[in-house]
Amino acid sequence: MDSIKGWVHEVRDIGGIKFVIVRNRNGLYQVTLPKKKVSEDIFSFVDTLSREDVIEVSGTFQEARSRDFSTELIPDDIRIINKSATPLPLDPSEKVHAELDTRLDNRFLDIRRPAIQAIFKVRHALIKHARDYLDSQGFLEIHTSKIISTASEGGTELFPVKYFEKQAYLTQSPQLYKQMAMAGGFERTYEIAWYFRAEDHNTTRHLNEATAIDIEMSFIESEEDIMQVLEQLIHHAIKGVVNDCQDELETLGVEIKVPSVPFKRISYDEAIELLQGKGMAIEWGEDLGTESERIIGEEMVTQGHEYYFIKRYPRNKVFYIQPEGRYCRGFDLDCKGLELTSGGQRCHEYDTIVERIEEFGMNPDNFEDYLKIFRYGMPTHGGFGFGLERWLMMILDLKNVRECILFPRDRHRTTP
Ligand code: AMO
Repeated sequence: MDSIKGWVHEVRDIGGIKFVIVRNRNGLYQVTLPKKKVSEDIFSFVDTLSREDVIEVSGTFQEARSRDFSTELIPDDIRIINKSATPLPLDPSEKVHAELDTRLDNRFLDIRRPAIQAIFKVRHALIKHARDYLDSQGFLEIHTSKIISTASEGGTELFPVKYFEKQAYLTQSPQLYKQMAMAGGFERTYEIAWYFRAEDHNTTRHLNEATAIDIEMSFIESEEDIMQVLEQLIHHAIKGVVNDCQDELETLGVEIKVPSVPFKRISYDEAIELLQGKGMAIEWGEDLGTESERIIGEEMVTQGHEYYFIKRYPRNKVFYIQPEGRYCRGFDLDCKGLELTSGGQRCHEYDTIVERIEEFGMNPDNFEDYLKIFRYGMPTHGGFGFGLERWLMMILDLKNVRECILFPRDRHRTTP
C-alpha cells in the first residue's frame, strides 16, 4: 500500500474521472479516481475537498498516461487530517497572481508555492556548500553577540535596544567581535548570522535585517589572501548548488553558470576613470553609489565578468581598514552592478587604529574594549562580510531581495 500526505492543490472533475492534485515538499502528485475503479464513497467524497485541506491518500501507484505525471495514485482511502478555511487569502497553486505585499502578508501560504520553496532550497544548498568550503579550509564557525554597545559601521544607523538601565543596539555587523576572535588566536573564523541596519531607504536591494557570511583570517600578507577565499567560496558554493538543485533551478526557470576563478579585479582609480569616461560627474574620493555600481556592472558584464572585485579604495572607506597612503586595503565584490561583499585587510597596530578612529571623527574612549585587543599581540588579519540575500537574488535573477528571506524586515514591515 502506497500513501502520500500533503495539501489539496487542485481538484478536477471531468465526468467519469476525477483528479486530486496533492502537493507536499517533494512536489505535486496526481491522485486519479476513475469512476469504475474506485469505490462510490471515495468518488463522491472528493467533491467535499477544498483547496489546501491537509489529507492522507492511501492506495496503489501505477504508471500514468499524463503529460505532467509519470505515475498516479489510485486511492483506496482518503483521510482528512485538517480542513482549510475558504476563501484562501492567497492561491498557492499560482493560478491567481498576487502582489509581493499580499504574498508577504500571507507568507506561510506563499511558501507553499513550489517556486518559493525552490528559492529556500537553493538558499539552504548555498549556505551548506559555503560552510563546507570554509570548514575544508580550517575555518571555525563562531556566533557572536547581536547586542552591542558601539557602532562598527559608520554611515548606517543603529536600532536602539533598552538594555535594563543601559542603552544598547542591535548589531550592524560582527566586525569588532570577529577581530577579537583573531586577537583570541582562532586564526580563521566564520559566522553566518544577522545584521540589523536602521537604513531608511526602502529599496529592492535593502533589508533592515539581513543575513551574512562573515569571515576573518589571521597572518595574511594582504587583502589578496581574503579575496582568494571569497572567490573560491563563491565558485565552490555555486558548483554545489548546480549539482544539488537541478529540479529547483528548473522550477525557477534559471540556468546558472559556475563562475570561473580568479575573478576580475579593478582598482577604485580604474572604476573612477571608467565612470568619467562614460560622462559621469564623479570625483576621486567619492563613494561609488548605486548608479556608479550599475554602470561598472554593465561594463564588466560586457567584458564577460559577472563577479568582479573593486579594490584599493580611498582611505576614507572604513576606519578599521589598513590605510596605505591615500588608499586603503579595502575591497568590494560586486555582481552585475550590485555590491555583495565588503572586506579588506584590517589595521593591526594599536597606534594606527587609534589614529584611524580619530581620522573618522570618532572618540577612541568609546572603543575601549575594542582597542584593548590591539595591545597584547594582534596578528595581521582581514576578512569580509558577504550579504546572503543579495547573493541569492543575483544567482536566481530575482527582482527583489525580499524574495530571498523568509520573513523580510523593511521600513514598513515587522509582521508576520
Ligand atoms: P558592509 O556594510 O558593506 O560591510 O556589509 C557587508 C555586506 O552585507 C550586505 N548588506 C546588506 N544586504 C541587504 N540589506 C542591507 N541593508 C545590507 N547591508 C549590508 C551587503 C554588503 O556588501 N564589517 C563589514 C564587512 C567586513 O569588512 O568584514 C560590513 O559590514 O551585501
